[in-house]
Formats: sequence, C-alpha cells, structure tokens
Amino acid sequence: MIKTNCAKLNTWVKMWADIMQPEKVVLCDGSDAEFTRLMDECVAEGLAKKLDDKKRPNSYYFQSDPSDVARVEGRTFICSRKKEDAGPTNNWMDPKEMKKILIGKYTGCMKGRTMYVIPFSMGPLGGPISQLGVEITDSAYVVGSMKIMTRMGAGALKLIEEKNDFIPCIHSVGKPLPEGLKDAKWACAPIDDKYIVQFPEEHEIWTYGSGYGGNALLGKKCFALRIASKMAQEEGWLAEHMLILKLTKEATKETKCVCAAFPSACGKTNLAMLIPTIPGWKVETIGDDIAWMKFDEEGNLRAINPEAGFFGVAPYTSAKTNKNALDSCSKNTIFTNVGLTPDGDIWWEGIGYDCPKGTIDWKGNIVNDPASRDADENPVAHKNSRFAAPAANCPGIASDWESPKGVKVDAILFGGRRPNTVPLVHEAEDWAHGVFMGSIVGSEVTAAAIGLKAGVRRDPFAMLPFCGYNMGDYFQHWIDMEKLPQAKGGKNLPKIFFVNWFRRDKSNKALPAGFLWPGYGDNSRVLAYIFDRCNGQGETVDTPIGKVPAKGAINIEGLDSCWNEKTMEQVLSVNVDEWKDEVERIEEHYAKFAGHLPKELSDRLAILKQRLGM
Ligand code: OXD
Ligand code: MN
Repeated sequence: MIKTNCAKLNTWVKMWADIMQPEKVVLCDGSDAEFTRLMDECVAEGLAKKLDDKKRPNSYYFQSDPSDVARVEGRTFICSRKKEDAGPTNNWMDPKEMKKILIGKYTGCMKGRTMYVIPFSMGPLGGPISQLGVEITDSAYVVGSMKIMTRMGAGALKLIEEKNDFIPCIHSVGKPLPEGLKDAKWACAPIDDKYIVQFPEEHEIWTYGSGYGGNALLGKKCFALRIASKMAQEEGWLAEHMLILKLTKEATKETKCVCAAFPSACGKTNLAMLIPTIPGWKVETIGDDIAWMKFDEEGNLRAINPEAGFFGVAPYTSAKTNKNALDSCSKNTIFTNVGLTPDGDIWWEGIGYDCPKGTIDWKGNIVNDPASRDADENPVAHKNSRFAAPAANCPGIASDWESPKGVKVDAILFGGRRPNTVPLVHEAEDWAHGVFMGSIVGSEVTAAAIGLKAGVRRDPFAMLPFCGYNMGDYFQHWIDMEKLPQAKGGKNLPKIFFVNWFRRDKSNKALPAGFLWPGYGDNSRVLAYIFDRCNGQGETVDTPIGKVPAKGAINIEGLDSCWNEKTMEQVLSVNVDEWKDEVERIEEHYAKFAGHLPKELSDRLAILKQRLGM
C-alpha cells in the first residue's frame, strides 16, 4: 500500500484497493523516466507502438476499442441529491443508488492489474486559482496522458500532503485481467456499461468502463468543468469551456487577453493558435479548451488554463490550417486512433500530404490503395482521433501561459456555427446582456455528424455537456458575478461579444461555399476590432441585438476581392425577420429552465422583442 504524508490519501487509497483488489498499487511520481517506462511496458505488452524516435521523439501510438472512441454523453451523470439540482440538461440518478451500482462494478474490477495513484494539479503548482486532485486508475495509457495534460506527480503530492486534501477521482477500465490471460489491446466495458459520474455536492468523480479522453483523463471535463463549475458557483468564480489567447498590437506592445467559448467543431483550437493575416498583430496561446477565472484584489477577472497540454482532434490539422498545433505534437506526444505509417510516423486525413501506402488505419487494417479510400465513409484516422501534446511544445505559447495568478481578461467571446441570422460580430450593451448572449449560444449541426436532427442545437456557453449543476442556476451565477463584492462594482469586467465566422450567402458563387467571411487567420481582423473596442475606440452602430461595427471599422484591406464592402454589409446585417424567428427559438429553449431562468434574462429577451416590434 502507498505511504504518503497525507492521511486522507492513504486511507482513501486503502479503501479503494480493498474494493478493487489490484495486483499492486503504484504511486506515480510524474517523472519523464516513469512516463517512458510505462509507455515502453505498453509497447512490450502489444498495447502500443513507439513512433520512430527521429521523426517523433518519445512519442507513442495507441488504437482504442471501436466502442470506445469519444465522450459518452448518454452515459454521463450528474448525481446531485435532488434531481432538480442537476437541471433539465443533465442525466441524473440518485447518488445513493448510483454508488450502489458502481460499488458493485468496482468490486474486484482491478484483479490482475496495477492500481496507479496519480496526484495532480489543475493549474500551476500552488497557484491561487489552481486545484489539487488524485486519480486512481488501472490504465497506464491514462497515466501517460495525465502526465501530458496536467501537472502530475511529486510536486502535486507535496501540496496535497500540506493541505491534507484533494478532489477524489476514481477510474477503472472495467475489465479485470484473469491470471494467465493476455490483456486486450484496449481494455474497456461495453457501451451500456460505461459510467461517467459526477457527485457535485461531494466534489467527487467516479468513472467506469471507458479508457478514452474526457471519460478517463479525469482532470479535464469531469474535474476542470463539471466539478469545478459547481465549486465556482459555491466560491464566486468561473470554470468555463473557453480558449484563452493573448493579442498584441506590435506598434505599441499593448496586449489584451480574450477568452472564447464555442461549441465543438467551431474552430476553438484554431482561434487559440491563430496566425494573423494583418500586419502588426500577434496572437499567442494560453489555453485551447478550458479557462478558470477569478477576481483579483482590483476586481479584474483573471484567467488560467488549468491544463498543461492539448488533447486535440487530429484530422484536418495541417501546416496550413494550424501549424502551431501540428508543431505541438512533434515530440513527447501520445496519438490515439490516427493512422500509423510504415516508417513509424502518424498520418490523418487533411494532414497536408498523401497517405503512404502500407499505412495501418485506426482499426488495424493495412491501407494498400490509399487513393481509393473514401475519407468520409472509411477514414484512415477516426474522426475523433486525438493527439495529447504538451502545451510547452507549442511555438505560439505565451511566455506567461503558466502565470499562477493568471492573465487579466479584457474580452469574452461567444459564438457558434450559424449560416444565417447572427452577424460577424456584435457587442453586448452590459454584463447581463453578455450573459444573455452566452445563454443563447447555438450551433448548426448536420444530421450525419452526431445523429441529431439537422438544425441549430442550443449549447449555452458551450457548456451543455459540461455544466455540473442546473444550467438555469449556472445562468444566475453568471449574472451574479457582476454583483459579487470581489467584483468591486463590476467596473473592470471584460467586454462581451458574440462572433459568427460561418454566415453564408449560397447564391454568391464567387464566395467559397458561400461563406461571407474568410475565417481562419483573417479572424485577426475581428480580434483587432475587439481590441480597439476594449480601448473605447472603433466605431459602432446600434441595432436591436447590440452594437455592430460601423462601415469601415473592420480592416478588410488585402482580402481576396470576393470579400468586399458589399459582403461586409451582408455579414454585419441584422435582419429583423430572422431575429423574430430566432426569438421564438430562444423562447422554446428558455422554457426548459422554468423557475430557474434568471429574471434578468427574461427581461433581456423582452427588450429584444420590443426592439424587434414583437
Ligand atoms: C473536447 C470537447 O474534447 O469539447 O474538448 O469535446
Ligand atoms: Mn472541449
């Protein structure tokens, strides 16, 4: 059994080891040597491949079970004591009932396996916004991934010992290994037997049956979003599904930090790592997925990235679309479910060069005729294949990305993929209006992508799968932030904007796929405008939905001629009929929250209706 100077940790590990009955218990130190040793053991057991050390130093390749390739929202539960406290957007089960089921599953679940104990910090060690946790797991892949994604090991343990406290995170792949049997390439339980469970009142996480990403690397979605959002509500801060970027105007060296929340598949990682197309501006990355924000003494909201790595979707990451992301996985990286080339490197659709003949696809089949493969029907790399890469590898990482006190947030952006209705950028009139914008975030989904009815899926604050309590109460918490004593009157709060890179005019054949805005690096033009607005500059026009840029306020110099003053007028327009329809959709969305919807938001909706003449 392990012996640390944290009595709570010793007792807790003993209790779980008694239940799970592992062959041995190992306390992880987080060293590079430990990482290499564990990954090499996986290679020796046939669970992984080491990539060519010259091409990808110290990097490993895993293939998951085909049933275990993504987060499982249908098997994710918020087990608050009262169902109402989980709210209308979460799966719920009574905590006592859930614990009974899971203790049954956990009993003997690590037979024949090693129990790894992973002490970790979310955020820089000892920082005022950081938090400590310990994950128990029977997966060496999880240990290796946690080493990349969090600050884990001896440093975190020392802090846990000082505090005698941590957030408990339980994980098992749910597949005991009978003596004498060879392990599966990827051990996991069947889909209906996977459990991703958060107990928000106890600040505990219990998961079972999946070894993949957000289901198993418990520092990420389970802790840094679901449990942390509840802690943030209790303690007066924010735990958000947001990237953090730092924008510098090179002429004056002035900087602004921007946090942005977009639903999946809206280009969050691309924006976080953007390379500007307009001269004189620099974007640096602080985080690509999660932001924790707390007030400082002056009432400034300061943000940290609680993670230490990027768990990025691999396909369509290329030198063209996101060179910084590609460079981030040049070494010390774990790849899962991508293609494995005959020369010991990785490949995925959209990487920017052809698939080498003889590549192994994510299911383990050899690709003999790459040119004839249908990338949509039968991709070489699974569509949700991933890299886990250290953030420190990123050439565009900001020098202060690990600042324990965080960076001052100047602007918050919400956005989604909206082919119509929503202009390129509009600005909230005040904090409550900004919260209203966050609460109505939606994004277009295609039926094929996630098996939903095509249309706009509401994903408030991009937190739909990640809010650890009643989403209506979460809206109220955002409203209340402005009034907290720590906000010092709310004068230094960030400005809030809503952006939409995806508005289209399909009848304009000159535009690629009808997109009224070029996106990617040209989004720097919108960031430059937002920078100016934070300084009280940049001309705006009032519309029923908020302030939009005046003609000429966004620099379009040097854009391809298909994007011009006429398309700018279109992409910034506010169409009253479209917004009347949008209001009806918002009313349907708000109805779900019933008595938990803040009055401030229904008031804001009433103002919008009145302005639209409804
Ligand atoms: C992620 C997600 O993996 O949001 O970051 O699903
Ligand atoms: Mn995410």
